[in-house]
Amino acid sequence: MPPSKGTGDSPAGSYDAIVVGAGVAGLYALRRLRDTLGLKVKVLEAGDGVGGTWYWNRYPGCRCDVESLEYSFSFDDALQQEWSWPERYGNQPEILDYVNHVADRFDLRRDIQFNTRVTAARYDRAGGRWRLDTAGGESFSAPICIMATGNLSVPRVPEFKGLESFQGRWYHTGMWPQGGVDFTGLRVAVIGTGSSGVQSIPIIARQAKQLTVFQRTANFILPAQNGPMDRARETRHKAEYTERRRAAYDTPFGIAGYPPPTRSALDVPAAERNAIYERKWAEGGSISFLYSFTDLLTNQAANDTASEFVRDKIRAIVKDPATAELLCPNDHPIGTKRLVLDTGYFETYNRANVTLVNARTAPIQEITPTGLRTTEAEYAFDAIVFATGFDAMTGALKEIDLRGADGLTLAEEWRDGPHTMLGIMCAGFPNLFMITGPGSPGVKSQMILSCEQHVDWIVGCLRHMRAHDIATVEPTRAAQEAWTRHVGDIAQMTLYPKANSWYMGANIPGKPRVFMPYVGGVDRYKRNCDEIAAAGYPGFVMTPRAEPMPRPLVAAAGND
Ligand code: N01
Repeated sequence: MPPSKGTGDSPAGSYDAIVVGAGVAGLYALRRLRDTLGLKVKVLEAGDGVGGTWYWNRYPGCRCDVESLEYSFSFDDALQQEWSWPERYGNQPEILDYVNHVADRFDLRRDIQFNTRVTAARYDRAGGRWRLDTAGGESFSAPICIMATGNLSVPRVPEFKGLESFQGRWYHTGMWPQGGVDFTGLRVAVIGTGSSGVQSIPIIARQAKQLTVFQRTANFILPAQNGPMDRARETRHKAEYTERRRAAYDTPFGIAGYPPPTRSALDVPAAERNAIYERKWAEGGSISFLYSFTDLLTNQAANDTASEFVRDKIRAIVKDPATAELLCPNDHPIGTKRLVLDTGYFETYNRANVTLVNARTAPIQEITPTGLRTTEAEYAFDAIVFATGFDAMTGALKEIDLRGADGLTLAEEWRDGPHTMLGIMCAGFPNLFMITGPGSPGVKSQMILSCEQHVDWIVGCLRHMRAHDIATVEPTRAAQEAWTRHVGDIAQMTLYPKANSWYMGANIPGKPRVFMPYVGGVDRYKRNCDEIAAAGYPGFVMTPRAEPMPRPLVAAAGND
């Protein structure tokens, strides 16, 4: 059924809460705000389906790098017991099926308006409401606004001269056509070797007549060791689900089951150390590998041992020594850019139809009608794939004309980098909540767990407001600045800032170089959030309601 059209502040466009985005965060926010708090909620979604990241990223090979038994909602035990994943890591179509199933199972779709891109959100202090405008000319308003807009949702095609003149077809991995692309018999370029490039390259190579990969930075890549789900393991895992989900909150990355390391890499003899890395390599996965020793992310010398182990693996797999050397990462410590998990990536360079080009020493200068030109050579292509990443973490929020109580835009407030309280709220933006915003551990964690934790914290905060007849909440500037400093200080205690990563905004020309995620760990972060809630929200200003609460806010439908 088509959704009813919002009309300004008329009742049709007026809600208790508006959620922007129908990815995993937005769906869970809808579930909790509507079914637990009894609010009248509208979700606005730019795409024509649910899923967010998993809706847009349909490129060949797209797969999650967190195991499927972990990468799923925990809020409903029947759901997690009944759903069965075919493989160790879910691929994009399977995850999208799962998210659609969740939307249907919990009857979420009826409160989502698809094909609706939010272009502006403004806070009206007098009326105490957020007013959201859409690209289609509609308006919606609500006292509470939840930005579930994602961290990697604004795809970025570098501003290469001449792109509009290209006579072939071009694609970005994050905006992949719904019907897929057949590269059979084509000369294809892939630009970029992050997770998206590394996952798609082996598959495109099997189709294309000729594949040329343009690599600017060699990445650390570990084997996923994907395969069919081990059903005995699944049964054991499901029997322990409740316990495991709880335990995940006591871990740095939000994933339980990996024994924490106890020794420095430098306290272990080289042969034993390499045997440990070998075991982790065979086991597959990134957390397990980073958990080999206590100090891989904090001590350069310790990190060097793991980095060199991976470089030796690359040299052993890739037959052409010059290509192997080019694939060896040497400008950042392992783990400081997002570790990539692969299936047959390095082996792909042993194929006769695949060539690797160094786009660091010979940068791409322009796209031509027939292909592209680097500073050293000209190439002819039928198709170009941009696996060039996203305006991460702040892009989606800054793209919206988001204005707070004093009319300042979020983009202005964040001109030198994001300032947030817990990555959830910003001073001057009352009742505006972000899910896994900058300053939270979101992107450095099992993302669904972080989405659930943020939404649960927001629900707790709204309950507190209801109980105390509070109209608005926002952080104090002092608390926000203290948190933002803390996020930066923690990052400086690690090796993370040594990499030119999207965590640092380094992939976007002109973007402030600030380390954005909180890397103190999900465990510390959640404890901090819980303590703030238990203490009555110190660091937040709560403004009492002038008049009694409107009916929908006082009517609690659920009690979980
Ligand atoms: O993007 P990226 P992504 N000329 O930013 C290169 C998540 N994810 O889409 O490193 C030439 O990592 C750029 O080079 P450099 C995951 O968190 C998860 O791959 O900037 N090259 C880089 O190689 C991931 O980290 C999954 O020097 C240019 C690449 O493009 C995040 O999304 C799957 C260039 C961009 O890599 C982003 O991954 C997919 C230029 N002008 C994504 N500009 C899984 O769960 C950029 N590049 C497995």
